[in-house]
Amino acid sequence: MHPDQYVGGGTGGGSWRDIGGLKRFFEESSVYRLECEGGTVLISFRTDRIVRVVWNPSGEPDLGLNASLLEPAQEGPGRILAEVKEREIWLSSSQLKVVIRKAPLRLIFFDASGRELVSEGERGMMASGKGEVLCVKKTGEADRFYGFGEKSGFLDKRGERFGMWNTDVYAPHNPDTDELYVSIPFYLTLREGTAHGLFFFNTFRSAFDLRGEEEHSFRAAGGQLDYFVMAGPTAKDVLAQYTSLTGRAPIPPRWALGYHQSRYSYETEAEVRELAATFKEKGIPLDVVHLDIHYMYGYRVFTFDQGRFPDPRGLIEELREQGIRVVPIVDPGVKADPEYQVFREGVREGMFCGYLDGQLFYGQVWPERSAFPDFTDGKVREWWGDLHSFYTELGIEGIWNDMNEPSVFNESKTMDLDVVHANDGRPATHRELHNVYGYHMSAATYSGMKRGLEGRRPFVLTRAGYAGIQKHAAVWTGDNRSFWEHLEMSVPMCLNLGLSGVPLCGADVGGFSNDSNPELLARWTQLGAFLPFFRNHSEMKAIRQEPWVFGEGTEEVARKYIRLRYRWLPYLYSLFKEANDSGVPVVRPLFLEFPKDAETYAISDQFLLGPSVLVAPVARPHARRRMVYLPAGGWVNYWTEERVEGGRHVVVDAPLDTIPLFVREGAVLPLAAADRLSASERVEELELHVYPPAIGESSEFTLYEDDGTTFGYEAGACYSERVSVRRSAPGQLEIASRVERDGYSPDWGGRKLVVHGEAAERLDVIFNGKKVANCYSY
Ligand code: MIG
Repeated sequence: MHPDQYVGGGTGGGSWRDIGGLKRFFEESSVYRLECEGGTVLISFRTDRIVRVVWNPSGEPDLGLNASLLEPAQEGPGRILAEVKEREIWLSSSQLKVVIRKAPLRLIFFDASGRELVSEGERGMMASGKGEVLCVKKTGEADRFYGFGEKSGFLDKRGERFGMWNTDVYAPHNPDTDELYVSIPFYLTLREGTAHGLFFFNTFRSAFDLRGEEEHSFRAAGGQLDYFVMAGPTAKDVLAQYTSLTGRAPIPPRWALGYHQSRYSYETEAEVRELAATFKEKGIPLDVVHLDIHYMYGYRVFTFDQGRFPDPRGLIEELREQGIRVVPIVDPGVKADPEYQVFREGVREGMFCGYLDGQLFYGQVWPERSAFPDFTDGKVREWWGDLHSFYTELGIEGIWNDMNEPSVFNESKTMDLDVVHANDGRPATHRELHNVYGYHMSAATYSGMKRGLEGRRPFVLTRAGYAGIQKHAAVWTGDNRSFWEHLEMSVPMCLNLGLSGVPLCGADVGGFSNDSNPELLARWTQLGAFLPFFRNHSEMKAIRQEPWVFGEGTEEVARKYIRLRYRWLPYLYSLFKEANDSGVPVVRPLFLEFPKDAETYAISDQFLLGPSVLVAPVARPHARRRMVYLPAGGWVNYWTEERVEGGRHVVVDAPLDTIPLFVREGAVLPLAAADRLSASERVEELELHVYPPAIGESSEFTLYEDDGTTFGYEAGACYSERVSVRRSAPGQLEIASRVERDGYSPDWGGRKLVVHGEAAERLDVIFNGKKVANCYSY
């Protein structure tokens, strides 16, 4: 790597300057202005718990830069008190206090209880002669760092250093492969159970350095030093705050939560038909078939190859009748072919990226010489979005965006940095906007699909993205390999993506490159069934890995878990509603539910699905048992119904057909009673599985349901039911379910209550005031 491209060297040498001392301070329409020796800083409270700092070392700071990436603020910050002292200025909302030390300028953030959140010491804000910006913060002894979007390695990022530059990495994703496809410059700090967050709002190539014991830093190759501090105090609060800034994921169409089968590539109509038929014949549920690049005519997006897919409409309709959707891939590169309508129109209308002098940028990708739409321009987003009517008119409801870092087959692996993007009237170079290119592509795709689908929810899957990508797309973790290490790594990767605002994510089940094998596929399918986005995908050169190719044993395991996924959909769907409401992810690191338990802070090989199901995948060949940590409280082994006391490590049996699963006492799991082959099939009976809490304890869960297809839920066409569970006396379990929203009537054929646990037989179960059996249909 050229030394000038390296963001993240030391701050030694003469080229870095400190922001210096404060010269003048005043307030102007609720923005606090700090004029310093090294330039002006603006501080503004977005809410009482979120504050923003912007320093532009080379001019006037701009609070409007990249504003379209942020959500409008819902509520104001309330009253802010400014107190000017001799050496400090204090700015306080009711929940957050910024202490500004004047000489040199240093910022320290406290919450209302006086807890120090983020602070600066010897070093604070700096700028280099090359236009880089850097911010150094103190690291507390107990601090743990999470989030950072899509990163390889383990859950807690303390001690690491990594960059953010959207990169297509086909090489194995190793612990040192730090720049991947997605950049989310956000992190959550957990300090002895309480949390705060920091979002570095800069789109340039950036880097985080968490190696020091006393300090950590973030920096970018250019632009402003612009960041938000979020006060927490819980990790869930931080996520709610962060997603109030960057947006929350819409509830996915229900079908997108089913099982997806992909291959690079299913090349013909006949192959796709046969695939669907095999799933049916084998009784394995399937909701989605992905079409990789071979469906196109010479890799031209918005086309089908007439030879391989003579009747896409017929095929799509036929599959749709079986409850299966088709999701085609769409790359950004548009083949530079003067006979190709999309290219001609794009050139004529000025839709493509180019240089300052007006020349277009061309890059080599699958269609060979290609032009790239300038998605930073609203006009282009609309055009591109509208082009998707090609797909929606054929009955397609989901699109897979790939190569949108953008990836280009050249030495830099991407677009030339001196390309100038239109950027909605604020032209800027690719050097500045590279990390948001994929974000804007998926934004265009999502809105275009939404227009075309006339009220139905689109599904967009993307490889590249930036903070906020959750509003438009699901994220998969790109080109992993059929390595046990990559199965293992997919867990902390998805957990940190969830902690970065992206609830709908997953890794290629079975592994993309290299050859999968029976045991690996079995274990990976078991795990995939509990991760939010569930897709088996592999590349051309790899051995095939559909659920049945490795023989009956593997097929049996895959069938069991894919079916289980469908039985668990009502629970999963309720969790997506929670993510949509509050930004809390669907799969959660243990600390999110057990923040006081330090033992959980670095657990990368277990996770929680929602609040109460602990999943402990097996990530080693031939392993038939594994160690599981259970936080304090009672747990029930899902498979054996055995009760296990937590607060300790246990060794759990895990034969090949078993992924260790533990349900927390007090849990309420809404599950579908019977197997279904597609998520569109009706749930014949909705079961409420209740795991009684400990004596004297109570708990609750909100079951959510809507039509799974439209945006009616935004206007109240939804159903929610709060189920409360209480164990007031040893022999008694009270369950009360209260309908909270009834704007939609679920079409469940019937309902059943199932009480679990060793004590179930001996309990008096009082359901909505009436004594019932521990397995009760109603
Ligand atoms: O450079 O479309 O990550 O899922 O199968 C390869 C072909 C381009 C990379 C994606 C992968 C996809 C493949 N694509």
